[in-house]
Amino acid sequence: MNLNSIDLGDFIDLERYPVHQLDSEQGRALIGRCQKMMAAETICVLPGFLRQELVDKLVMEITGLQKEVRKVDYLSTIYGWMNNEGFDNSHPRSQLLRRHCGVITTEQLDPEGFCLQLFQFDQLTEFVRRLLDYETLYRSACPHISVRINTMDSGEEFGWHFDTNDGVVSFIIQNADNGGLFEYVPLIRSEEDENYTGVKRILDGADSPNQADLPPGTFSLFLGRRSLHRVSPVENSAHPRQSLLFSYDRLADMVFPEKIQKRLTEPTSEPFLGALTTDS
Ligand SMILES: O=C(O)CCC(=O)C(=O)O
Ligand SMILES: [Fe+2]
Repeated sequence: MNLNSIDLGDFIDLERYPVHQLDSEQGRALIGRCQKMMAAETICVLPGFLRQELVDKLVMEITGLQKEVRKVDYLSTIYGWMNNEGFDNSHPRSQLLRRHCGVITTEQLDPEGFCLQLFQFDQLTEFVRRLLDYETLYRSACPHISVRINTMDSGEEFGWHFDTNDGVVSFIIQNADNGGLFEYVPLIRSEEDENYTGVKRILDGADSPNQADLPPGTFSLFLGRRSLHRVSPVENSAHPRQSLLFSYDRLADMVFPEKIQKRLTEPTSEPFLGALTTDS
């Protein structure tokens, strides 16, 4: 065992999830099990992935950054990467949903802290690459959004949307006492078929989404560019919901478009109409 895998074992429960030995029988079985989950549900949920001691340390690290948290509160398009001009009022492309939460971005984190150390493990990146079945996968190089923390207090919510990239890994660090549930609709859109009717049925409450059960320390990998999702409002909670989000990309050196970075680093109450929309 090399030094790196000893460190990795301090972070991840390697007996249960042998991400350091993906070519072993147990490693291959793990990948097979995860890929089945991805195929069926577009979400791979691995409870107990992070060691409890690490979860406790992450709660402390994130709670210790409470003063750094930037509150965002704005209305956002569901389709952040598109130009959403010219749709009528009832069309999903013209809907604006509320994003009201606290954000901590990469440059605010301690380089020696647990959040960034976890992101740096090549074995974790390789694990995610195999789950996505991509030929290459790189940690995003975005100075602001490659690693990001969402914190949500009572009354806050993160409305329905698609992500601008696939390959977001999230770890639930702390759940709210009530609400703050991750709700999602697997594979509701594709690049070939936007399925606006299906999206509208969810927005109107005509169809119900799935709800993920994510105890603290759970790893989840989610195809958020194809699967509509939200975090439901947090209600009456003694502490915030905390999630830690890692971004990856098939291409090296991926940084998010400036408009998307600014949304998190320079909060404004202006609605976000989409990265390609001319007037936002
Ligand atoms: O906080 C979460 O669990 C997910 C939030 C989310 O969907 C996002 O930031 O794009
Ligand atoms: Fe998302």
